[in-house]
Amino acid sequence: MRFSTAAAALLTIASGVSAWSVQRPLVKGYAFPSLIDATLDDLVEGLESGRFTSVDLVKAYSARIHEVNGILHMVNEINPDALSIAADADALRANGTVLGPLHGIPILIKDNIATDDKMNNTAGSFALLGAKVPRDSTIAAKLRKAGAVILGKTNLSQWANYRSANTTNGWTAYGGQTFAAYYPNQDPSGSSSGSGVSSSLGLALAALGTETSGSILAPSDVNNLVGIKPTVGLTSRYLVIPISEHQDTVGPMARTVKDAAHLLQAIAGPDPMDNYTRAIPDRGKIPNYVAACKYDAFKGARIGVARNVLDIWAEMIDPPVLAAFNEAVKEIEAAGATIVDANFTGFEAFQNDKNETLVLDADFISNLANYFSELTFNPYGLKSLADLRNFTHNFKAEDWPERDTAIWDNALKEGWNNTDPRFWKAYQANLYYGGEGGILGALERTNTSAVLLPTQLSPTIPALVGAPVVTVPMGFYPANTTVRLDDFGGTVASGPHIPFGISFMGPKFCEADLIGFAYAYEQRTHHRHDVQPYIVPNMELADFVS
Ligand SMILES: *[C@@H]1O[C@H](CO)[C@@H](O)[C@H](O)[C@H]1NC(C)=O
Ligand SMILES: *[C@@H]1O[C@H](CO)[C@@H](O)[C@H](O)[C@H]1NC(C)=O
Ligand SMILES: *[C@@H]1O[C@H](CO)[C@@H](O)[C@H](O)[C@H]1NC(C)=O
Ligand SMILES: *[C@@H]1O[C@H](CO)[C@@H](O)[C@H](O)[C@H]1NC(C)=O
Ligand SMILES: *[C@@H]1O[C@H](CO)[C@@H](O)[C@H](O)[C@H]1NC(C)=O
Ligand SMILES: *[C@@H]1O[C@H](CO)[C@@H](O)[C@H](O)[C@H]1NC(C)=O
Ligand SMILES: *[C@@H]1O[C@H](CO)[C@@H](O)[C@H](O)[C@H]1NC(C)=O
Ligand SMILES: *[C@@H]1O[C@H](CO)[C@@H](O)[C@H](O)[C@H]1NC(C)=O
Ligand SMILES: *[C@@H]1O[C@H](CO)[C@@H](O)[C@H](O)[C@H]1NC(C)=O
Ligand SMILES: *[C@@H]1O[C@H](CO)[C@@H](O)[C@H](O)[C@H]1NC(C)=O
Ligand SMILES: CC(=O)N[C@H]1CO[C@H](CO)[C@@H](O)[C@@H]1O
Repeated sequence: MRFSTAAAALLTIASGVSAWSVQRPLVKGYAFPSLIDATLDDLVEGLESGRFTSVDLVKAYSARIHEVNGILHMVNEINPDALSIAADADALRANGTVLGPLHGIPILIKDNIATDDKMNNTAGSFALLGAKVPRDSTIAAKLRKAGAVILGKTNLSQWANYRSANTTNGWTAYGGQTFAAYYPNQDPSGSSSGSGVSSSLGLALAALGTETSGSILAPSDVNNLVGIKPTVGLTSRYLVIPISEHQDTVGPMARTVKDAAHLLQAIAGPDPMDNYTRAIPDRGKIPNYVAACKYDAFKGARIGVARNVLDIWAEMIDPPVLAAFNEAVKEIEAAGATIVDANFTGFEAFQNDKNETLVLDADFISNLANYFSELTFNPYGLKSLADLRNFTHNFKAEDWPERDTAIWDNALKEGWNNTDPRFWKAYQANLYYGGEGGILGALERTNTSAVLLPTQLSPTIPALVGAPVVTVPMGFYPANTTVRLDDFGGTVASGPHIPFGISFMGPKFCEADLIGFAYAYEQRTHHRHDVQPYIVPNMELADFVS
């Protein structure tokens, strides 16, 4: 089944806020899970009981993607082999082989995580269209091993938002402008923009994103999702288009904490092709993240609030967000936690520090060249950032100079990479502002297991040291919110019904604890159901089961 942009008429244009109601079409007395709310447990139950197949799921999700892609541009490519992979998964299940909970479950991945199949891995640039990788990225290989069906590649902010000082979130030359679904022309945030929109609208069970500083957390925030930004080194970056080996990480963006935990379970683990994964404790053994989802996780826990960050960045936080955050802190206390201030003591000084840019620039020069060198086919023979910049300036669809290459211009002007002695000095500053002067110091001094912030403020400091963060929906902007456009006028950055979340920040490799807290908060509040997208696809499983 195919729907073009003309299918817009078929879409349900919802009225924004409404009571949460699940419409479950009944077929012969069976209620199919509604795909915008379906959990992994719902899908596994249906697959196990034979109510529907993995092939049905692929057909339904593909149809949903086609319904909205002409408006929201959240998916760059659908896997041409998805149906046959699903058929194989169904055949295996039929004769008793189930690879795990994700067996036969469609998942979307960001268009910077490589697959060795018919799909491209582009970071949204024509520079990489048609390029070939020697094998699957480790993340894609792990998804397949877990039985998941890689359904397609999601749009993003081009080069994971590491190119331009005057572009919009969610724009790429290859995929166009992604919009989010809670307000017309909504800024989808980024850089995992398409993953956020797709997961929120139920265009797959969930999606994977990548983060260097905020690229999972921020789009999860505005798309009403749970996002897990894992510790750098918990998930392999092999054959993921890089920004920075010191900050990049791959993680899930899902509608529930438990589903995000299932996905993290499948993708975490040591990889000889990414030596940062050697830092995983317990000889690389991965805890049971799903079992960590405990309703009573707050009982007896000490939880911090980074009070001074709220004060120093007060003008960045809107009254509805602050009010919801204060309410959340009370709810967490009522659930059994002791709440204390956990200030980031270096945060004031950090306001004037620019070392992070030096680290990212230097890493990008080295890591991008390394990615190019891994390709088995490189359509334009690009070897370096300088080559890519030249390509971008000469390829019309890359929209230069309308969207500049200021980030690359600066990196090349500095002119050194991460083998330079200057790199280590800059990196030491990061380690202080993220560590002793940031999240790690705050956790240690206050003997807390997690520190809270509104997600709008949470990504920056943990990013500096590769520490983990989990975001959960916390509320949405009220109907009387003034519409504000992004700096270039292309998208609605702030407006009515746009969701926001709360972040749980913790020590490295303590994802299980953060998942427990996130689950305990989610199960008490269910804020995802407070607000509905203005646009939702209509196709459901019942339209496809034979
Ligand atoms: C199960 O199905 C697979 C794929 O069709 C096949 O290769 C395998 O031999 C089957 N095993 C059994 C026990 O029937
Ligand atoms: C990948 O890009 C090539 C163009 O180089 C195109 O022919 C192909 O259809 C793309 N793959 C998918 C799955 O869209
Ligand atoms: C990985 O290797 C790089 C150099 O190849 C080195 O700088 C880095 O410390 C190593 N990391 C780990 C975690 O072993
Ligand atoms: C730290 O907090 C835990 C409770 O989370 C408590 O069991 C422990 O005794 C505390 N340690 C110190 C040194 O205060
Ligand atoms: C945290 O910082 C705020 C200022 O932003 C201050 O009022 C508060 O006393 C500090 N808390 C502690 C425990 O130092
Ligand atoms: C980097 O950090 C060092 C040490 O804190 C500081 O002296 C320097 O000014 C910082 N550089 C930039 C560009 O912010
Ligand atoms: C990194 O810098 C070193 C020293 O200047 C140089 O030899 C090397 O070619 C550079 N590597 C990249 C990928 O730019
Ligand atoms: C720059 O790009 C153009 C067009 O892609 C190409 O013809 C030229 O050789 C490139 N120049 C350099 C220095 O790589
Ligand atoms: C972006 O910056 C470039 C270079 O300064 C400029 O030519 C271009 O007009 C700018 N685009 C927008 C949309 O402001
Ligand atoms: C929106 O309404 C609330 C009361 O419901 C009020 O406190 C707030 O100031 C209003 N905001 C705007 C931007 O009008
Ligand atoms: C799968 C899909 O619909 N891909 C589209 C992504 O966006 C680009 C640019 O708008 C289209 O050309 C693709 O067809």
